Amino acid sequence: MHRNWLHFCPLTINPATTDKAMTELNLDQKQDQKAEQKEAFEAWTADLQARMENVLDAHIPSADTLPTKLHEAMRYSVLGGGKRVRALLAYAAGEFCGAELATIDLPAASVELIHAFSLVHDDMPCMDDDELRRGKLSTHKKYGDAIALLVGDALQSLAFQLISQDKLLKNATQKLQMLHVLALASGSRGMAGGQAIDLESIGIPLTREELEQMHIHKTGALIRAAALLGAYSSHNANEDKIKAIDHFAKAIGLAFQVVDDILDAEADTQTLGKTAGKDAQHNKSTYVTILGLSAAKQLASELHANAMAALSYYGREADLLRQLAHFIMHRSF
Ligand code: GRG
Repeated sequence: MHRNWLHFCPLTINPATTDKAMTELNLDQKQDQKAEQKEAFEAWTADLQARMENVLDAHIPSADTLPTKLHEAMRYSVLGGGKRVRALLAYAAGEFCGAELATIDLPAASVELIHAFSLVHDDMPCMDDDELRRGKLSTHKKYGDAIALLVGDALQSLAFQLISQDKLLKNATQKLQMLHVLALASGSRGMAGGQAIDLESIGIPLTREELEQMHIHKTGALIRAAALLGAYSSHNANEDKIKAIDHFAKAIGLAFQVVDDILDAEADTQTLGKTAGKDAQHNKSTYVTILGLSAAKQLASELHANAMAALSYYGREADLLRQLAHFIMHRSF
Protein backbone atom coordinates (compact mmCIF):
# COMPACT_ATOMS: atom_id res chain seq x y z
CA MET A 1 0.00 0.00 0.00
CA HIS A 2 1.21 3.53 -0.74
CA ARG A 3 2.53 5.13 2.44
CA ASN A 4 0.45 8.25 1.93
CA TRP A 5 -2.62 6.39 0.86
CA LEU A 6 -4.88 8.82 2.73
CA HIS A 7 -4.09 11.51 0.17
CA PHE A 8 -5.33 9.26 -2.60
CA CYS A 9 -8.68 8.38 -1.02
CA PRO A 10 -11.36 10.24 -3.01
CA LEU A 11 -13.89 12.10 -0.88
CA THR A 12 -17.59 11.54 -1.63
CA ILE A 13 -18.61 14.72 -3.42
CA ASN A 14 -22.09 16.21 -3.13
CA PRO A 15 -22.73 17.90 -6.51
CA ALA A 16 -24.47 20.78 -4.71
CA THR A 17 -21.36 21.51 -2.67
CA THR A 18 -19.49 24.58 -3.86
CA ASP A 19 -15.68 24.67 -4.02
CA LYS A 20 -15.68 27.18 -1.16
CA ALA A 21 -17.83 24.98 1.05
CA MET A 22 -15.64 22.05 0.13
CA THR A 23 -12.52 23.92 1.17
CA GLU A 24 -14.18 24.91 4.44
CA LEU A 25 -15.19 21.30 5.02
CA ASN A 26 -11.63 20.15 4.39
CA LEU A 27 -10.29 22.83 6.71
CA ASP A 28 -12.76 21.81 9.42
CA GLN A 29 -11.82 18.16 9.00
CA LYS A 30 -8.14 19.00 9.13
CA GLN A 31 -8.61 21.07 12.28
CA ASP A 32 -10.58 18.28 13.94
CA GLN A 33 -7.91 15.80 12.97
CA LYS A 34 -5.16 18.08 14.34
CA ALA A 35 -7.04 18.57 17.62
CA GLU A 36 -7.49 14.80 17.94
CA GLN A 37 -3.78 14.19 17.26
CA LYS A 38 -2.80 16.84 19.81
CA GLU A 39 -5.06 15.29 22.42
CA ALA A 40 -3.72 11.80 21.72
CA PHE A 41 -0.13 13.04 21.99
CA GLU A 42 -0.84 14.81 25.28
CA ALA A 43 -2.36 11.62 26.65
CA TRP A 44 0.67 9.59 25.42
CA THR A 45 3.04 12.09 27.05
CA ALA A 46 1.21 12.09 30.39
CA ASP A 47 1.01 8.30 30.34
CA LEU A 48 4.69 7.77 29.70
CA GLN A 49 5.83 10.49 32.08
CA ALA A 50 3.87 8.69 34.80
CA ARG A 51 5.27 5.34 33.66
CA MET A 52 8.83 6.72 33.84
CA GLU A 53 8.18 8.12 37.31
CA ASN A 54 7.12 4.63 38.46
CA VAL A 55 10.12 2.94 36.86
CA LEU A 56 12.52 5.41 38.48
CA ASP A 57 10.72 5.19 41.82
CA ALA A 58 10.99 1.40 41.75
CA HIS A 59 14.72 1.38 40.94
CA ILE A 60 16.14 4.05 43.23
CA PRO A 61 16.62 2.58 46.70
CA SER A 62 14.00 3.72 49.21
CA ALA A 63 14.78 6.59 51.57
CA ASP A 64 14.92 4.18 54.53
CA THR A 65 17.60 2.03 52.90
CA LEU A 66 21.08 2.72 54.30
CA PRO A 67 22.72 5.14 53.72
CA THR A 68 19.38 6.90 54.17
CA LYS A 69 20.51 10.48 53.55
CA LEU A 70 22.10 9.62 50.23
CA HIS A 71 19.09 7.65 49.05
CA GLU A 72 16.70 10.37 50.16
CA ALA A 73 18.77 12.93 48.24
CA MET A 74 18.91 10.70 45.15
CA ARG A 75 15.12 10.39 45.18
CA TYR A 76 14.76 14.14 45.77
CA SER A 77 16.94 14.85 42.73
CA VAL A 78 15.24 12.49 40.31
CA LEU A 79 11.59 12.09 41.28
CA GLY A 80 8.66 14.47 41.02
CA GLY A 81 9.94 16.85 38.38
CA GLY A 82 11.30 17.34 34.93
CA LYS A 83 9.66 16.98 31.56
CA ARG A 84 11.25 13.56 30.92
CA VAL A 85 11.99 14.60 27.34
CA ARG A 86 14.86 12.13 27.05
CA ALA A 87 12.73 9.21 28.24
CA LEU A 88 9.91 10.25 25.88
CA LEU A 89 12.40 10.32 23.05
CA ALA A 90 13.61 6.83 23.91
CA TYR A 91 10.01 5.57 24.01
CA ALA A 92 9.11 7.26 20.70
CA ALA A 93 12.25 5.97 18.96
CA GLY A 94 11.74 2.51 20.45
CA GLU A 95 8.12 2.31 19.31
CA PHE A 96 9.17 3.51 15.85
CA CYS A 97 11.61 0.57 15.69
CA GLY A 98 9.05 -1.92 16.95
CA ALA A 99 10.30 -2.35 20.53
CA GLU A 100 7.93 -3.43 23.31
CA LEU A 101 7.24 -0.60 25.75
CA ALA A 102 8.51 -2.61 28.73
CA THR A 103 11.84 -3.23 26.97
CA ILE A 104 12.38 0.51 26.66
CA ASP A 105 11.72 1.21 30.37
CA LEU A 106 15.18 0.68 31.85
CA PRO A 107 17.23 2.09 28.95
CA ALA A 108 15.01 5.22 29.07
CA ALA A 109 15.36 5.41 32.87
CA SER A 110 19.13 5.12 32.61
CA VAL A 111 19.26 8.22 30.41
CA GLU A 112 17.02 10.13 32.84
CA LEU A 113 19.38 9.14 35.69
CA ILE A 114 22.44 10.44 33.83
CA HIS A 115 20.52 13.61 33.01
CA ALA A 116 19.49 14.11 36.67
CA PHE A 117 23.12 13.49 37.69
CA SER A 118 24.29 16.22 35.31
CA LEU A 119 21.71 18.68 36.67
CA VAL A 120 22.77 18.05 40.30
CA HIS A 121 26.44 18.65 39.48
CA ASP A 122 25.66 21.54 37.13
CA ASP A 123 23.88 23.43 39.92
CA MET A 124 26.83 23.21 42.33
CA PRO A 125 28.83 26.36 43.16
CA CYS A 126 31.89 25.08 41.28
CA MET A 127 29.79 24.73 38.12
CA ASP A 128 26.77 26.84 37.17
CA ASP A 129 25.90 27.70 40.78
CA ASP A 130 22.10 27.70 40.90
CA GLU A 131 19.89 27.32 43.95
CA LEU A 132 16.74 26.43 42.05
CA ARG A 133 15.99 23.34 39.95
CA ARG A 134 12.66 21.98 38.79
CA GLY A 135 10.94 24.57 40.94
CA LYS A 136 12.59 23.50 44.20
CA LEU A 137 15.91 23.94 46.00
CA SER A 138 18.77 22.41 44.05
CA THR A 139 20.23 19.28 45.64
CA HIS A 140 23.37 20.88 47.15
CA LYS A 141 21.24 23.67 48.66
CA LYS A 142 19.01 21.10 50.34
CA TYR A 143 21.58 18.44 51.31
CA GLY A 144 24.98 20.15 51.10
CA ASP A 145 27.80 19.92 48.55
CA ALA A 146 29.24 16.59 49.69
CA ILE A 147 25.94 14.72 49.42
CA ALA A 148 25.18 16.41 46.06
CA LEU A 149 28.50 15.17 44.73
CA LEU A 150 27.72 11.64 45.90
CA VAL A 151 24.18 11.81 44.50
CA GLY A 152 25.67 12.49 41.06
CA ASP A 153 28.18 9.67 41.39
CA ALA A 154 25.57 7.19 42.59
CA LEU A 155 23.00 8.14 39.92
CA GLN A 156 25.60 7.62 37.24
CA SER A 157 26.47 4.15 38.52
CA LEU A 158 22.80 3.26 38.87
CA ALA A 159 22.20 4.20 35.22
CA PHE A 160 24.75 1.65 34.01
CA GLN A 161 23.59 -0.90 36.58
CA LEU A 162 20.00 -0.74 35.28
CA ILE A 163 21.03 -1.61 31.73
CA SER A 164 23.41 -4.33 32.83
CA GLN A 165 20.75 -6.05 34.98
CA ASP A 166 17.84 -5.60 32.56
CA LYS A 167 16.23 -9.03 32.13
CA LEU A 168 14.17 -7.94 29.13
CA LEU A 169 17.34 -7.28 27.13
CA LYS A 170 18.18 -10.89 26.38
CA ASN A 171 20.99 -10.19 24.00
CA ALA A 172 24.36 -9.32 25.59
CA THR A 173 25.49 -7.49 22.44
CA GLN A 174 22.41 -5.28 22.70
CA LYS A 175 23.29 -4.41 26.32
CA LEU A 176 26.91 -3.70 25.45
CA GLN A 177 25.86 -1.46 22.59
CA MET A 178 23.63 0.53 24.96
CA LEU A 179 26.30 0.79 27.67
CA HIS A 180 28.79 1.96 25.06
CA VAL A 181 26.46 4.64 23.65
CA LEU A 182 25.58 5.90 27.14
CA ALA A 183 29.20 5.96 28.32
CA LEU A 184 30.35 7.86 25.23
CA ALA A 185 27.51 10.36 25.50
CA SER A 186 28.20 11.18 29.14
CA GLY A 187 31.99 11.14 29.19
CA SER A 188 34.73 13.55 28.15
CA ARG A 189 33.84 13.16 24.46
CA GLY A 190 30.21 13.90 25.28
CA MET A 191 28.39 15.72 28.06
CA ALA A 192 31.27 16.10 30.55
CA GLY A 193 33.48 17.37 27.71
CA GLY A 194 30.82 19.88 26.65
CA GLN A 195 30.57 21.11 30.22
CA ALA A 196 34.36 21.52 30.35
CA ILE A 197 34.27 23.70 27.21
CA ASP A 198 31.41 25.67 28.77
CA LEU A 199 33.41 26.35 31.95
CA GLU A 200 36.51 27.38 30.00
CA SER A 201 34.54 29.82 27.91
CA ILE A 202 33.04 31.97 30.67
CA GLY A 203 33.75 35.59 29.78
CA ILE A 204 35.27 34.59 26.43
CA PRO A 205 32.96 35.21 23.48
CA LEU A 206 32.56 32.04 21.39
CA THR A 207 32.05 31.90 17.66
CA ARG A 208 28.84 30.30 16.45
CA GLU A 209 30.83 27.19 15.42
CA GLU A 210 32.45 26.92 18.86
CA LEU A 211 29.09 27.33 20.57
CA GLU A 212 27.63 24.62 18.35
CA GLN A 213 30.48 22.24 19.20
CA MET A 214 29.96 22.88 22.90
CA HIS A 215 26.23 22.16 22.75
CA ILE A 216 26.52 19.14 20.48
CA HIS A 217 28.51 17.64 23.36
CA LYS A 218 26.94 19.17 26.44
CA THR A 219 23.26 18.75 25.55
CA GLY A 220 23.06 17.03 22.18
CA ALA A 221 25.05 13.89 22.97
CA LEU A 222 22.70 12.65 25.70
CA ILE A 223 19.59 13.45 23.67
CA ARG A 224 21.08 11.48 20.78
CA ALA A 225 21.90 8.63 23.15
CA ALA A 226 18.30 8.62 24.44
CA ALA A 227 16.96 8.13 20.92
CA LEU A 228 19.54 5.45 20.09
CA LEU A 229 18.91 3.53 23.31
CA GLY A 230 15.22 3.56 22.43
CA ALA A 231 16.00 2.19 18.98
CA TYR A 232 18.39 -0.45 20.33
CA SER A 233 15.65 -1.66 22.69
CA SER A 234 14.12 -3.31 19.65
CA HIS A 235 15.55 -6.76 19.02
CA ASN A 236 15.47 -6.28 15.27
CA ALA A 237 15.66 -2.56 14.57
CA ASN A 238 15.99 -1.74 10.90
CA GLU A 239 19.32 -0.05 9.98
CA ASP A 240 17.65 2.67 7.90
CA LYS A 241 15.35 3.53 10.78
CA ILE A 242 18.32 3.76 13.17
CA LYS A 243 20.08 6.13 10.77
CA ALA A 244 16.95 8.24 10.45
CA ILE A 245 16.57 8.39 14.25
CA ASP A 246 20.20 9.34 14.68
CA HIS A 247 19.91 12.18 12.16
CA PHE A 248 16.62 13.29 13.72
CA ALA A 249 18.07 13.25 17.25
CA LYS A 250 21.20 15.22 16.30
CA ALA A 251 19.09 18.00 14.78
CA ILE A 252 16.43 18.07 17.49
CA GLY A 253 19.08 17.84 20.24
CA LEU A 254 20.68 21.05 19.03
CA ALA A 255 17.27 22.66 18.48
CA PHE A 256 16.50 21.77 22.14
CA GLN A 257 19.50 23.84 23.25
CA VAL A 258 18.71 26.79 20.97
CA VAL A 259 15.18 26.83 22.44
CA ASP A 260 16.75 26.59 25.92
CA ASP A 261 18.81 29.72 25.20
CA ILE A 262 15.72 31.52 23.94
CA LEU A 263 13.75 30.53 27.05
CA ASP A 264 16.62 31.61 29.29
CA ALA A 265 16.37 35.06 27.71
CA GLU A 266 12.58 35.34 27.45
CA ALA A 267 10.92 33.32 30.21
CA ASP A 268 10.65 34.05 33.94
CA THR A 269 12.14 32.08 36.82
CA GLN A 270 8.79 30.75 38.05
CA THR A 271 7.86 29.30 34.66
CA LEU A 272 11.33 27.83 34.09
CA GLY A 273 11.65 26.37 37.59
CA LYS A 274 15.30 27.49 37.48
CA THR A 275 16.88 30.94 37.57
CA ALA A 276 16.09 32.82 34.36
CA GLY A 277 18.68 35.03 32.66
CA LYS A 278 21.48 32.90 34.10
CA ASP A 279 23.57 32.86 30.92
CA ALA A 280 23.72 36.63 30.62
CA GLN A 281 24.45 36.88 34.36
CA HIS A 282 27.43 34.53 33.95
CA ASN A 283 28.63 36.36 30.87
CA LYS A 284 28.20 33.27 28.71
CA SER A 285 27.85 33.05 24.96
CA THR A 286 24.45 31.74 23.89
CA TYR A 287 22.61 31.54 20.59
CA VAL A 288 20.73 34.65 21.67
CA THR A 289 23.86 36.68 22.51
CA ILE A 290 25.64 35.56 19.32
CA LEU A 291 22.80 35.67 16.80
CA GLY A 292 20.14 37.84 18.45
CA LEU A 293 16.66 36.65 19.42
CA SER A 294 15.09 36.63 16.00
CA ALA A 295 17.95 34.79 14.23
CA ALA A 296 18.10 32.30 17.12
CA LYS A 297 14.38 31.56 16.57
CA GLN A 298 15.03 31.17 12.85
CA LEU A 299 17.88 28.73 13.59
CA ALA A 300 15.62 26.69 15.88
CA SER A 301 13.04 26.36 13.06
CA GLU A 302 15.75 25.37 10.57
CA LEU A 303 17.00 22.66 12.91
CA HIS A 304 13.43 21.51 13.43
CA ALA A 305 12.94 21.31 9.66
CA ASN A 306 16.16 19.33 9.41
CA ALA A 307 14.89 16.88 12.04
CA MET A 308 11.61 16.52 10.15
CA ALA A 309 13.49 15.88 6.90
CA ALA A 310 15.18 12.89 8.53
CA LEU A 311 11.74 11.29 8.92
CA SER A 312 10.36 12.31 5.54
CA TYR A 313 10.46 8.78 4.12
CA TYR A 314 8.24 7.49 6.91
CA GLY A 315 4.48 7.73 7.37
CA ARG A 316 2.32 7.61 10.49
CA GLU A 317 4.77 5.31 12.31
CA ALA A 318 7.05 8.35 12.80
CA ASP A 319 4.28 10.63 14.10
CA LEU A 320 5.28 10.32 17.77
CA LEU A 321 8.79 11.50 16.91
CA ARG A 322 7.35 14.39 14.89
CA GLN A 323 5.01 15.40 17.71
CA LEU A 324 7.81 15.16 20.24
CA ALA A 325 9.91 17.48 18.09
CA HIS A 326 6.99 19.92 18.04
CA PHE A 327 6.75 19.65 21.84
CA ILE A 328 10.48 20.39 22.18
CA MET A 329 10.15 23.43 19.94
CA HIS A 330 7.09 24.89 21.66
CA ARG A 331 7.79 24.06 25.31
CA SER A 332 7.49 26.86 27.84
CA PHE A 333 10.11 25.53 30.31
C1 GRG B 1 27.00 14.00 33.80
C2 GRG B 1 29.14 13.01 32.93
C3 GRG B 1 28.45 14.13 33.58
C4 GRG B 1 29.14 15.20 33.99
C5 GRG B 1 28.56 16.34 34.60
C6 GRG B 1 27.48 19.13 35.01
C7 GRG B 1 27.83 18.44 33.76
C8 GRG B 1 28.94 17.51 33.77
C9 GRG B 1 27.19 18.64 32.62
C10 GRG B 1 26.07 19.60 32.53
C11 GRG B 1 25.18 19.21 31.43
C12 GRG B 1 23.99 20.10 31.42
C13 GRG B 1 23.38 20.54 32.70
C14 GRG B 1 23.48 20.46 30.26
C15 GRG B 1 22.29 21.32 30.11
C16 GRG B 1 21.25 20.54 29.45
C17 GRG B 1 19.90 21.12 29.64
C18 GRG B 1 19.40 22.08 28.64
C19 GRG B 1 19.19 20.77 30.72
C20 GRG B 1 17.77 21.06 30.93
O1 GRG B 1 17.07 19.91 30.47
P1 GRG B 1 15.51 19.76 30.57
O2 GRG B 1 14.87 21.07 30.16
O3 GRG B 1 15.31 19.57 32.13
O4 GRG B 1 15.09 18.57 29.83
P2 GRG B 1 14.17 18.80 32.93
O5 GRG B 1 14.20 19.40 34.30
O6 GRG B 1 12.85 19.03 32.23
O7 GRG B 1 14.56 17.36 32.95
